[in-house]
Amino acid sequence: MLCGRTNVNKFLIEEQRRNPSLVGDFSMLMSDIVRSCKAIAQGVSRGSLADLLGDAGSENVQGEGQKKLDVLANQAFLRHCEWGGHLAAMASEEMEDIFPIPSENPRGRYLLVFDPLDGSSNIDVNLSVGSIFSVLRCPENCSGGAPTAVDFLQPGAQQVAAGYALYGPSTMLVLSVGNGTHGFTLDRNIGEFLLTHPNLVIAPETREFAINASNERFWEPPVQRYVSECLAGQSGVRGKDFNMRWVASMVAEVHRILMRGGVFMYPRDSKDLSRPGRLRLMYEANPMAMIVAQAGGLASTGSQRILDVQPTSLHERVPVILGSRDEVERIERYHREHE
Ligand code: FBP
Repeated sequence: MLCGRTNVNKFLIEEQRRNPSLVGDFSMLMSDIVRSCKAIAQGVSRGSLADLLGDAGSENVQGEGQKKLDVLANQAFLRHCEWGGHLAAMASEEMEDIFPIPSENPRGRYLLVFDPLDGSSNIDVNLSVGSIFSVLRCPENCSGGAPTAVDFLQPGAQQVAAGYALYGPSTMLVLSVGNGTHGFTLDRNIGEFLLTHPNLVIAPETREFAINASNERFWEPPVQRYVSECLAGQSGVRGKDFNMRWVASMVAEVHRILMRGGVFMYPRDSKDLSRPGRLRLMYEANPMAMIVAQAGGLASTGSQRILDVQPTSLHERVPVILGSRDEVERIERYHREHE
C-alpha cells in the first residue's frame, strides 16, 4: 500500500522547484544516483546466492584489498551516472584518478563523489554496509575543457547535495539538498524509495558514543579524556552512564545517530603516523558532515569544522568527530584546552 507517501523523485523535483540555485537537470542526476543505490541494494541482498561475497583479488588506490561487491558497487555508480548528461566527472574512493564523462556522452555541470561500499569488512559477515555520495558544482572553467582532480577540491560547505544508502534490515536512503535531512525507505514491492523520515533532527545531548575502543592507546589525549569521562559514568564528571556501540560501518553509525542521537569518533591517532585519520574527507567526512549539520548536529576534526576544511588532494584523510551538537562542542573544547 502506498499510503500517499512521497517518493524520492517527486521530493527531489519539488526541492529543485523550491531552490532556483539547483540548476539544470539536478533532480535527474539525483535519480541516477538513486538508481545506482537500488542496483547495489539488489547485489548486497543476493550475497552468496549470486556469488558476490569474498575478495575480488584486486587492490584499490588506498592499497586495501577489494571485495567483489566493492567492484560491483563502483561499476553501478559509473554505469548509471555516466550517460545522463548531468555530470562533468566522477571521483570514487575505489579509483585513483577521476572518471571524466566519456566524450560520446554530453557533459553536465555537476561533479559526483562517492564511496560505493562503505564498511566493506562487514560484507562477508552479512552486516550493514552502505554507499555515500556527494554532489558538487563543476567550477565555471571546467565546463569548457575536461575537468581535472583540482576541480573536485572544494570545501564540504560547497556541496550541493549529499547522502547515503544504508543496506540494512531495510534499505534506506538519507539525503540533504541543503534544506534539512530526510530519510526514505525502499519499498521492494514497487521498487521505490518512499519518504518515511522527513526532517530528521539529531538530539543535542546524548548518552551514547561510538569509537573503535581497541585503538585507545593510540588516540589523541582530548579523545582519551572524553571517553574516560563517559566511562566513569554517574560517579564521574559527566554524572550519567553512557552506552557504547561500534558497527564498523560509518553509514550505520551515522544512521543510528540520526535516529537516536550519539557521537561517532574516528579521531587522529598515532597508530599510523602517515595519515591524520582513517576516514576520507571527500568520500566520507564531507557528505556525512552535511547530513549531520542539516539535521542540527555537528561534524569536526576536533580543531576545525569538517565542512570548512579545504581539500588538498582527492584521497586525503581527516579525523572525524560527529553527532550530537553538545558532545561535539565538548570534544572541540577538550582539543582547545589541550593545545
Ligand atoms: P572502508 O571505506 O574501507 O570500508 O573503511 C571505512 C570504515 O569501514 C568505516 O565505515 C568505519 O567507521 C571504519 O572504517 C571501521 O574501522 P575499523 O576497522 O577501525 O573498525
